[in-house]
Amino acid sequence: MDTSETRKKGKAGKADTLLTPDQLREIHRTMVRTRALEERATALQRQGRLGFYIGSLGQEAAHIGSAYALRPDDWIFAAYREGGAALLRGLPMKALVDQCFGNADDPTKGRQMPCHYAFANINYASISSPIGTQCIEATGTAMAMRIRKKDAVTISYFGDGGTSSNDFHAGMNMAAVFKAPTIFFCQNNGWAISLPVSRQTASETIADKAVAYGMPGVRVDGNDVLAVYQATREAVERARAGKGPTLIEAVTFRMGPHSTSDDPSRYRGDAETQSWKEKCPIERLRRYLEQLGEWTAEDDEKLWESARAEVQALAQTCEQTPPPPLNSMFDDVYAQLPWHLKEQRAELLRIHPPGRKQESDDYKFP
Ligand SMILES: Cc1ncc(C[n+]2csc(CCOP(=O)(O)OP(=O)(O)O)c2C)c(N)n1
Repeated sequence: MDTSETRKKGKAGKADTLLTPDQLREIHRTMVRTRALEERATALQRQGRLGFYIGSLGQEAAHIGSAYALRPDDWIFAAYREGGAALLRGLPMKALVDQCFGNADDPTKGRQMPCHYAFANINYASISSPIGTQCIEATGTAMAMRIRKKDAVTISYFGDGGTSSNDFHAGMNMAAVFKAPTIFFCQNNGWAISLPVSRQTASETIADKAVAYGMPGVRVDGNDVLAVYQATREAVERARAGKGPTLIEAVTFRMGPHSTSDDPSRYRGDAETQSWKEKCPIERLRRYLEQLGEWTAEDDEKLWESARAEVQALAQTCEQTPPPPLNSMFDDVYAQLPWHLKEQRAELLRIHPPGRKQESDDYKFP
C-alpha cells in the first residue's frame, strides 16, 4: 500500500473520516507545542544555557501522527526526536524541559544526555544513544506482552541510518518469525547526520526491506499526518490481532540540523531544505483544518502564542532548578546496592557532604 499515492490521486484516505475535528486539533496542538519547544531549546543552546538539543523540525507529523494510533498502554521505543509522542500521552512539557537541563526534577536524574528521555509512567522506554537498539527492545517487549497475555503492542522509531544497524535486522527477523505485536517505524528523513540515505541501502525504498523478512512494508508520506495515522492504525490493528509486525517507512525531511552540534550547510544545499519548507506538516494540517471550517487564523495565532509562552516560562523555571543530589547517581540501577558501590557512595558523601555549596561550574555541560 502506498498511502501517499492514494492521497495524491485525490482520493480521501480513510483517516479523513477516522479522526474528528477535536482529535485533529489535539494533534495539531501537540505538533505546535513540539515545534515551540524546539525553537526555544535551540535558542537556549545557542546562548550557552542548554548543552544540546535534538530537534524534529519537519518530522512532527511522522512521530505524532503515528503515536496517535496507539493506546496509552502500548509501549513507545523512541530514537531521540520523538518528544512530541510523550506530550501526546499527556506528559507535562516540564518533564521534557527538566530532562534537557538534567536538573533535580529530571526523571533521569541528570544521568542522560538531553533528549534521551525515559518516562516509565507513560510506557515510554528509556532512549539509548546507540542507533537501532530500540528495534530489538521493542520486539522483546512485544513478545513479553504476549507471554503475559496483554494485548499491548510496541513501536520502535528509528531513522534511515538506523536501518544499517544490526539491531534493525535482528529485530525485524525475530518479530516476523514469532509474529511479535510490534511496529517498526522508520522516519526516513534523508540523512543520517551527513550521510545520505543512498549510502544506507541499495534497495529502492526502506519499505521494500519488509519483503525479505516476511512482513508488510508500507511507504507513506511522512509529512501528511492523516496518512501516517492511517498507516499506523492499520499496523496496530494487525499487531493486536496476532498477525505480526509491519514496517512503516515515513518519507520526510530533517529540516534542521541532526542536533545542535551539527551544521548541515557543510554537506547539503539550501535549495533542498527550502523545498521541504513548503511541505511543512504543521502548515498542512492547519490548512486542512481551515478548509474544514474548524480553525481560523486567530485560533492559530493564539495557539502559537500560548505554546511559546509555555516553553519560555518553563525554560526559566527549569533552568533555576538545582542539579540532582550527587548521591542520587547510585539510585535505580540495582534493587540492592552491591558492596563496592556502597563504598563509593560513602566516599562521595565524605568528599561532598550534603549541603556543601557546589562549585558553579560543576554541572556545566562540556
Ligand atoms: C551504533 C551507532 N553508531 C553510530 C552512532 C552515531 N550516530 C548518532 S546519530 C547517527 C545518525 C542517525 O541517523 P538516522 O538513524 O537516520 O536518524 P536521524 O538522526 O536522521 O533521525 C549516528 C551515526 C550511534 N549513536 N550508534
